[in-house]
Amino acid sequence: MKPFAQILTEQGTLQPASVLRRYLSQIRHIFANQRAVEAILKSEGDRLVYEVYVAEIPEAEGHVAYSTTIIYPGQVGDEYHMTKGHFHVRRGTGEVYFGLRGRGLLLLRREEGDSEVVPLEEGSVAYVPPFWGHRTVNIGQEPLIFFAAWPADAGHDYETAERLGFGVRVLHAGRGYRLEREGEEP
Ligand code: M6P
Ligand code: ZN
Repeated sequence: MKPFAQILTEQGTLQPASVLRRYLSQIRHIFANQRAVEAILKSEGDRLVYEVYVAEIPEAEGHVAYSTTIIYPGQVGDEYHMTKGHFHVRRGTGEVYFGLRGRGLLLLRREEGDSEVVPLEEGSVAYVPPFWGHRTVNIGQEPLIFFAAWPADAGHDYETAERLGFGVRVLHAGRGYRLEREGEEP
């Protein structure tokens, strides 16, 4: 593979890249309020929740994979739009996020049970240490756009993230947001 340069557009897209689009119908189970999911699917048809532009880097040791993610603003019930979230298959690998636009939160969670929430917004850098599962939430009114880089052979483990959750859910409240500990839904 030869060195190259890429374009990162104002809209947050990488060119060239492969695009992954996640629609509500595909990720419906990540949201707490299944009745709200049904209502949206019925009234809107479907909804693009987020898209990922992944640079075409070999998934091999030594390479650094990277992407940009655009999470569109919106809620499912009171819960803000968010990514599926994942652990790395190779647990001992970390990741770096750089906020390009918008306002978001990064939810982090270890298999041992502890969880953390850190801000991710324009100009901020967030570090995901090895062993921490991660999910991103858009708490703003405009798209949340961020750049991410990780060891290319880390792999995505969605199953563990789905089984354990992230410890908290991020809900709209008044003019801001509130964190609800998982398992405490009214
Ligand atoms: C970031 C990176 C990617 C990830 C994407 C969407 O761009 O962490 O590896 O795929 O966010 O997150 P998820 O895969 O959890 O849907
Ligand atoms: Zn990751």
